Amino acid sequence: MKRYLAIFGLALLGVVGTAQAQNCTISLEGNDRMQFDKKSVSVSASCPTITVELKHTGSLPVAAMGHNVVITETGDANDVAQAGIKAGAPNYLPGGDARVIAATDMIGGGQSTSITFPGNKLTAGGDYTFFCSFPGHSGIMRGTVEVTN
Ligand SMILES: [Cu+2]
Repeated sequence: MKRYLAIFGLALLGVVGTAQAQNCTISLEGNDRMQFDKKSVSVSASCPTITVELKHTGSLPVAAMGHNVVITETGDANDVAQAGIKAGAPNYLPGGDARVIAATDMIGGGQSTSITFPGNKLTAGGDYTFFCSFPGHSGIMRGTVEVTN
C-alpha cells in the first residue's frame, strides 16, 4: 500500500509540475569569445518576480570584454544598444530609459551578477530581446526572450 501511495504521489507531483511549469529565472553565461550560451530563453509573465542571472565564464577584464544582460522589446533593442554606447562606461546603458525592462550590472571574467524585476513588466506572447550592451557586442550577443503565462 505504501508503495502505491508513493507512486501516486509522484504522479501527482508530475501533473502539478507540468500544469504550473512557471519559469521565473533567466540564466545566461557569457564568455571571452563574445558569446552568450543561449540564443533564446523562456520566462513566465505570471511570476511575481523574475530573476536574471549572468555568469561571465571568461577571464578578460570588464573594460575589455564586459558583459551584461539587457531586456527590451525587440523593436527597441538596436536603439537602446546605440544609446548605451553613447552613455559610455562603465554600464553602457542610458539612465532612466523606460525602454529598458531589466538590466544587470556590467561584469568581467570570473564574475557573476543577478537582478530581479516584476514579471508583470512582460506580456505573455510579446516580442522581447536580450542583449549585451557593451560596445560592439549586441550584434552577436543577443537572443529571444519567449514569454509565457
Ligand atoms: Cu558583452
